[in-house]
Amino acid sequence: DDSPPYALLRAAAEFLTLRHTEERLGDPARRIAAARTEIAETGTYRHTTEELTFGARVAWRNANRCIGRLYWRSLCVRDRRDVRTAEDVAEASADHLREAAGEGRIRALITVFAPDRPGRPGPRIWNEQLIRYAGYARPDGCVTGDPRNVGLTALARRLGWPGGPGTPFDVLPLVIQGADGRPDDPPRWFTLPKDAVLEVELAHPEYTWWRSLGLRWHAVPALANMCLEIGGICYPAAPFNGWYMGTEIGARNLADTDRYNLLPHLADRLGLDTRTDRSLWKDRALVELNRSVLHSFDRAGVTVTDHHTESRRFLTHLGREERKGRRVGADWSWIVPPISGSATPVFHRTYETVERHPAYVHHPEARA
Ligand code: HEM
Ligand code: NRG
Repeated sequence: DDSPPYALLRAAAEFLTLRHTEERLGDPARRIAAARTEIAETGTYRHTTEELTFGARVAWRNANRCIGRLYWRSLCVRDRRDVRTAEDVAEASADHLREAAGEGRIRALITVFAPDRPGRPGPRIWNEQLIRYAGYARPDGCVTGDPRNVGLTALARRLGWPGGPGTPFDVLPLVIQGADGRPDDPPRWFTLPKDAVLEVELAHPEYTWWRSLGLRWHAVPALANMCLEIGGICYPAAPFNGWYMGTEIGARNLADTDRYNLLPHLADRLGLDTRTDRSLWKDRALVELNRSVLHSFDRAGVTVTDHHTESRRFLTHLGREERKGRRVGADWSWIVPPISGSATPVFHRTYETVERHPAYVHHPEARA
């Protein structure tokens, strides 16, 4: 029989066995029996804080798209399963950002809110990340801000958010559906306090005019809409963060044609020949933009890694895991950095693609 309680019990037993094996806790039979009783009586079971911590860390270790996994054991886990209302999730999320940013010395951190339970879904954060910039679609079809967030910006407006000042870098409110109401209750919006949002203004190591471009990015990438799945239990609100690799900002967010699309403008300012692809103006503008990101984060004392360092660390991670007798899955197309791929060692090999649990998973996008 594959009906839910059995599937849940099987997933629970598998996870508890993994933890007892890796943490050398001896025979898991008693813990599994307790979970079985709890599942039979309530349809679900409760993780201890220690199980939650282990599960969140191993879920990071299992993130096939993540190049930053060398430090998976150092993830700090905040157990906030007591928090269910939209207000309290918003407040705890702001606390998360303050604690993670640590005046620039960024810490890898996850805050875990209440799980889904039978007939009682947990809270959900609708923002892709805790910090995202608004994208305002103008009548002429152009976008002020980040085109990626046009949908969430429009949704926040429909929910009553008055909109920001209209700069290209207006921080969006959090859009949160609490676990207090009915599942079809609309989510509500909450402005992030200013002191929860650390940002870096972009300058350039050589071009003094660069600063006047008014470019900036936030210091903490905190994914907020992935579900943490541990032993058959789903935690739909579990925002987590590490720190940025410079290319995420310099080679994607500010450069992609469907994001800030800055390369043509930067190339003009750099005096490059944009009439022909063969001047490699895009490539040269990309390099300067990425130098600007790393330089500015360093100058501001904000943790950031570069793609050469992180590629080397990832191979260290693979070696270390192999010596532990664990196999590491990885997705080449996500691991290889978006610039200078072949100049990094992660390019020159293949990876196993097998997916393991616990895991961070994308569930169907929340929509109003
Ligand atoms: C993806 C780096 C910490 C889980 C990524 C990506 C990079 C990266 C470059 C690819 C992003 C993209 O192309 O859009 C790092 C660095 C970290 C870090 C430098 C520093 C500590 C973490 C932590 C977690 C995590 C703490 C979870 C606890 C993930 C997941 C993805 C990912 C689940 C895939 C996201 C998706 O599917 O959209 N990471 N990461 N990472 N990382 Fe990490
Ligand atoms: N590319 C996205 C962030 C994805 C996750 N990257 C991290 N995660 N570094 C962006 O905002 O550019 N992390 O947890 O540190």
